[in-house]
Amino acid sequence: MDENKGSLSAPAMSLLGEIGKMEQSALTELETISSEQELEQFRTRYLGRKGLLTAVLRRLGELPQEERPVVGQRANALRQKLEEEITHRDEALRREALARSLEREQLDVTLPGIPFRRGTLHPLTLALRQILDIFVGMGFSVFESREVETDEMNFVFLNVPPGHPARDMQATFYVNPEVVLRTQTSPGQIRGMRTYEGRLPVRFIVPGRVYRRDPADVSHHPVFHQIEGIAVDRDISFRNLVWVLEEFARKFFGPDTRIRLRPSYFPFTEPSAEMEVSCTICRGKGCSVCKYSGWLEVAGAGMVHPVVLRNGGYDPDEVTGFAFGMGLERLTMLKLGIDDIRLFYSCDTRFLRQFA
Ligand code: 2U9
Repeated sequence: MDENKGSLSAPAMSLLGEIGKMEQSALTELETISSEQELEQFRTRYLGRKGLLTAVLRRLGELPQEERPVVGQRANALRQKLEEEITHRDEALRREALARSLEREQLDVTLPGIPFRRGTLHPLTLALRQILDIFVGMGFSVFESREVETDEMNFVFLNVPPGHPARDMQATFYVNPEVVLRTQTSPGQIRGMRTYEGRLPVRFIVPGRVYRRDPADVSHHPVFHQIEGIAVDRDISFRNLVWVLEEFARKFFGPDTRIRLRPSYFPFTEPSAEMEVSCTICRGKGCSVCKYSGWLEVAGAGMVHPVVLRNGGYDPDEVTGFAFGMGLERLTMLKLGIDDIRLFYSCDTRFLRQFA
């Protein structure tokens, strides 16, 4: 080709000169390109349909016939060279981008982990589980019952007819005149007895939420939990009740715990008693929690009233039974030294965390 140069026409020489300059400026420009986007713009500017090199090729028609291949080949050689250079530059840009992202996203698996705080079981859940375990260990099963009850189940079948003074002792949430939020788990005991349909022996506990229309203070909350138990068989005695209560107290509060029973009154038991344990805080020496008596009241109990046995489907001439009831919050407070029932319902994780 070069040997032909000398005999080329002026327009052909000028086109060749333009192609040479274009090559120089394109290669210089390529060096400065730092993104794929710029590279694409570069490609369009030189090689696109309206690009600089394409414009030169269009002007071949202005040349004499025999000179067109010479200039055409030179232009095509440049097109090929630029395409190769663009490919190289593209590869280099991708390599650089990859290297940058590897650098940025590098993961050191030997770094210590970022700790996150695990949730803990609620202290009432922990205490309830322990209590259920203790009674299940003594042969009781667990019977869960409804929280919305009939007035009849919550009161009448438990020997508390309308107008009975015991109704005043329990501020009741009425859904309507016949339906209440249960004020005690006792209606669950009637339902449990009816479910066991007179089979013997029967031993079960009813844990669950109960509702009373009391303003919240250190020892009251409109929602709290009770655990009630019942045992019915042919020869159940008060002494069997004492053994179960004592066994429970020792397992829950510790082996040195002593118990004592004081006469009391409940409509659904006769005779009835209140159970006290030696103070869990001062071990009986006397402190502000036990009001310097050395004893804490933790449960009510007694022999199931014949009327209540009959309401549960058992014949009081054939069988006897004992029953007891206790408050989960009170038991948990005494065991863990918590002085305000409202803390259980405060959702304050600083309080809740302590009992994991
Ligand atoms: C049936 C038969 C007998 C359950 C009993 C108590 C005594 C009692 C409360 C005291 C305050 C629990 O902590 S508290 O909220 N309970 O004193 N409960 S005897 O007697 C029953 C229940 C159901 C069918």
